[in-house]
Amino acid sequence: MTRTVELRSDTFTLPTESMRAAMATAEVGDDVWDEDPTIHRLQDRAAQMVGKEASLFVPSGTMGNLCALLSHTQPGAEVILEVDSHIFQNEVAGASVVAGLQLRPLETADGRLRPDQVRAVIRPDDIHEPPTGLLCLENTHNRKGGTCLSPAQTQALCAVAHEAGFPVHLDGARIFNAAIGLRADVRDLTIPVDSVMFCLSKGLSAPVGSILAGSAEFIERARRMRKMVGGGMRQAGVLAAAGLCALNEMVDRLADDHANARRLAEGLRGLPGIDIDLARVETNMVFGDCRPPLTAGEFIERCRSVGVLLDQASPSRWRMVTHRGVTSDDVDYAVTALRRLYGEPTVSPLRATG
Ligand code: TLP
Repeated sequence: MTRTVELRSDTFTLPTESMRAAMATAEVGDDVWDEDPTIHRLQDRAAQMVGKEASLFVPSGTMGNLCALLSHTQPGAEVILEVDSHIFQNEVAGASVVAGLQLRPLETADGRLRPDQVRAVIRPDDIHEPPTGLLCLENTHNRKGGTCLSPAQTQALCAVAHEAGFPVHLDGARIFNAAIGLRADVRDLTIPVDSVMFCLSKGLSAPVGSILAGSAEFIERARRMRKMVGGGMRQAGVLAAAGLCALNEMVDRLADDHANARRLAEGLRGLPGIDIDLARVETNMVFGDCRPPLTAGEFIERCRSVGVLLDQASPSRWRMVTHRGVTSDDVDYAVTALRRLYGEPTVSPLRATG
């Protein structure tokens, strides 16, 4: 039987045994009344890990980002962000529809905004123009390859925003991948920003949930916004219990996912019709471009026929994401299967003898 190698996203990770056990025995209360002890423990631990005063447990990364936008800005403000950021590309225009914001996307080659680029688009105090209200960063940057923004780059960008008098929100869905990829302390990536959202349900393997962290006053506002958008949960301590396991047990192992992504990228290098930029493989993602006439859709279908599942990023581009559910043996299987599919010579002795 063909095996399945799930490379579509790290959102496919399943909860661990330890998470399921913690969920079964979690102490719970009504969290809209702020009376769920397990949620309190998760929020305290999460805030401490990213060096913030307070944090809020939210059902998804998208809702965490939306609550941050709503809490930092007023309708009519302009938000500066990268053109391929998740907030601009993948959050169903919630920033515009729900928060009434205008988005100002900036192009970059690798997801890393530059301070001069941001400075150049800050609005003057002019009655005709929307006021610049917020800068959003993304680390790791998903659509640009899982690339990392360093502590120095983060600080420099925050300095530009703060000098001009507006705050910075970090979409840090995979902030622990960034810290590990950079061999940095995660707090050096989060302390300079005013708020950070990170996900428990991606590489960290919790079934549900994200964290929004910031000052106590900011989190008080965000709590109200979360209620407004329907994210007030009741006995969600059962979910927070899994989130605590994610924070306490699952961070360090992300390094294995990074090693597997590199192994995958190196193994697939030179596949006919495919370009992979190895230099961009900084964390747990591998993106590839298909050269015409090959399309990403065709490539993905052929991969699926041998049990290797990947995600489409554009008509010519695909993405593979490594995570706890993908072993180094799975990576070797995927590489061998894809090389065979594309008629590459293989070193396998089985193949050599027919
Ligand atoms: N990303 C998902 C898809 O939505 C693309 C994935 O499979 O990678 N910020 C970033 C940088 C993200 O990558 C994601 C999810 C989110 C926010 C939103 O998180 P959720 O899915 O929990 O709303």
